[in-house]
Amino acid sequence: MTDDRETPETKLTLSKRKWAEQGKFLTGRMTRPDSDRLPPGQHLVKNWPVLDLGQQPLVRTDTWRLDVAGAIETGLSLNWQAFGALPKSRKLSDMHCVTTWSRYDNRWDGVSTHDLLDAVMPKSDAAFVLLTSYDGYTTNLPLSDFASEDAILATHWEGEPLTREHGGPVRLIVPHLYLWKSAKWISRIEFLTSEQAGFWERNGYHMRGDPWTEERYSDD
Ligand SMILES: Nc1nc2c(c(=O)[nH]1)N[C@H]1C(S)=C(S)[C@@H](COP(=O)(O)O)O[C@H]1N2
Ligand SMILES: [Mo]
Repeated sequence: MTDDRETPETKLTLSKRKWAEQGKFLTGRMTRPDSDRLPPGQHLVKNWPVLDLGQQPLVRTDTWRLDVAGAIETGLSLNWQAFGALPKSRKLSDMHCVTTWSRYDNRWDGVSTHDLLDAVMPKSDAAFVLLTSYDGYTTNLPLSDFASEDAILATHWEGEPLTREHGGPVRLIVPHLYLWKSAKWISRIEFLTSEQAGFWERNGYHMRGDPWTEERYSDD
């Protein structure tokens, strides 16, 4: 190591400071009181329902790729091995589906969106993210939500590899938004300077999808 600017610590510190300055360190579990843990209109389930467009693609890790593109300094096309070389994180979070079920205390392992952001370095005018999946699904969300402390590109649930029906080998989990934002079988992450609607968002669902304010449907 001859050049300080090249060390991971320095790069990390720089981007963390940039995120902090932009107020992009949202935490999904902002010291919510226990009484406020279940969002309005939701009921608790113990099982984990499967919801999707009805096509569950078989995505093999030997052909899997995750492309990261758009308003970023470093575009990436990660194969399974390169994805596996990124830092690993573990998160514990609740999930809330707009169809009114919620499930508490899900343990996820994978790559935190923080670590992905550190690898690609979004440009200063990047403000939205569009996700694309192997089944053709798309969904959009603000970059500030994608960058939340709890958001993770999950490979494991409760210590086991994510099953095909739940979006394996890799899905996004953004626990503080309705679950339709958490793309299963993710294949592409695009950073955008202006908002672009995904599948459900074009079909009447909310552009953001905050369960605590019941952002279920768009107003128009
Ligand atoms: N690729 C993809 N991701 C998706 C969907 C989908 O149809 N395709 N459905 C969304 C919806 S509406 C929900 S509620 C959750 C359901 O995730 P689960 O089946 O693991 O419970 O996945 C979301 N992510
Ligand atoms: Mo959903």
